[in-house]
Amino acid sequence: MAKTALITGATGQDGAYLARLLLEKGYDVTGAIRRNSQPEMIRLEKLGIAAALRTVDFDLSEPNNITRLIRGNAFDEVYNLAAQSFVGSSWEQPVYVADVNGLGVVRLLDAIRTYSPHTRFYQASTSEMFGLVRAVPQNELTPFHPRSPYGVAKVYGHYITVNYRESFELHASSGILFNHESPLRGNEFVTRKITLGLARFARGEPVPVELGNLNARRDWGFAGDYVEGMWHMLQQEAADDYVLATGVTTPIRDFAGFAAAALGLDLEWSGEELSEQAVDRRSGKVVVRVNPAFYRPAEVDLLVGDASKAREKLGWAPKVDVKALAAMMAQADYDDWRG
Ligand code: NDP
Ligand code: GDR
Repeated sequence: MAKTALITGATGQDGAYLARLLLEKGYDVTGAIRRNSQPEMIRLEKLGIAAALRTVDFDLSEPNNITRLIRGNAFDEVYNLAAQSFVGSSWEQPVYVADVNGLGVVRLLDAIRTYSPHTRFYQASTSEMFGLVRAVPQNELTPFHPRSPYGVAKVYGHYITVNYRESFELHASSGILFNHESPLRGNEFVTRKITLGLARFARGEPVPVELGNLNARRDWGFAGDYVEGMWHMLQQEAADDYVLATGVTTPIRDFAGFAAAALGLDLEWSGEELSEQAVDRRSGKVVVRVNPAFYRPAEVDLLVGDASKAREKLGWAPKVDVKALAAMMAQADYDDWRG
């Protein structure tokens, strides 16, 4: 019999890649999808798998909905990827973000504990929990100091997963994943904002991309690699927590440079902090400029992960480096450009 898996957040970036991976492995996959005024299956359609998974109505804020779903299906594996995932807007909706990203996790875990304790559970934790730098690189033992309502809510989600594992012997694992991107990344995240803007520029619409803090550094990998790590975590005999990261950190400015180079643009940076901008040496036009509106109330300045535990215990390693990732995303946006 095929294994059964539930993916919450199946319409998101990671949900789409994970659904494809599990389908390739022969799973019977259910995508838990919240109702929108228009069905949002774009990413699943792009990967050619929209018709291959069963979908169910789902919202992490609704306990009865979750209980019925878990009680009625007894899934082998549940991957909780659903969240309000954009850090920047979490200061505007802190209570909702706490409810979905924090309490949503315990709603799922409690339904599993009560109705389906054999189910293996994956929680989408995040490097945003580290926040203020306490150690470089960050691993599973680095203390947390989140810097946004998003990060604070995710710390709750992380610890309640650990607590349900320890209290009720659930097979519940938490993946502390550093930033991972792809051509399916949401348009508002900095990498995709850059590649969409540069593709538009390279296509002959020279509107500068406006960004916030260019000095922040992130450890960026490819989402397709990271969903493999999620799956490996649930195949282990014992549940545990793992960092997934590349171990390489890059400033926003350099990511823009890599994406620009892939599109034949040659950036020259000038100015300091709020007046900084990049001009394309060939056309002489401004490609990127800073707009203070995109700065955050509190920033995570430096993330770089140590994934040696995942490498040793899961045999996991990322395959795509940051330059190849920037080029992949820029090329995809250039090819998809509709003008
Ligand atoms: P996306 O924003 O692309 O996807 C988030 C998904 O959650 C969407 O399917 C969204 O549905 C769904 N969702 C949002 N709110 C609710 C709700 N109230 N009830 C049910 N579903 C909801 O995120 P990613 O795919 O990038 O990330 C997946 C998970 O991993 C998230 O939990 C994120 O916080 C976490 N994470 C991501 C990292 C990254 O770099 N990508 C790194 C570390 C952790 P809809 O389409 O309707 O909006
Ligand atoms: P992040 O991703 O907050 O790390 O969360 P994002 O791409 O939004 O920001 C990364 C860094 O870039 C700086 N930045 C800008 N960010 C955006 N979005 N727009 C801009 O114009 C801009 N200019 C500079 C930010 O200040 C920040 O330092 C992502 C999400 O996927 C989370 O869900 C996940 O948990 C973490 O990654 C790991």
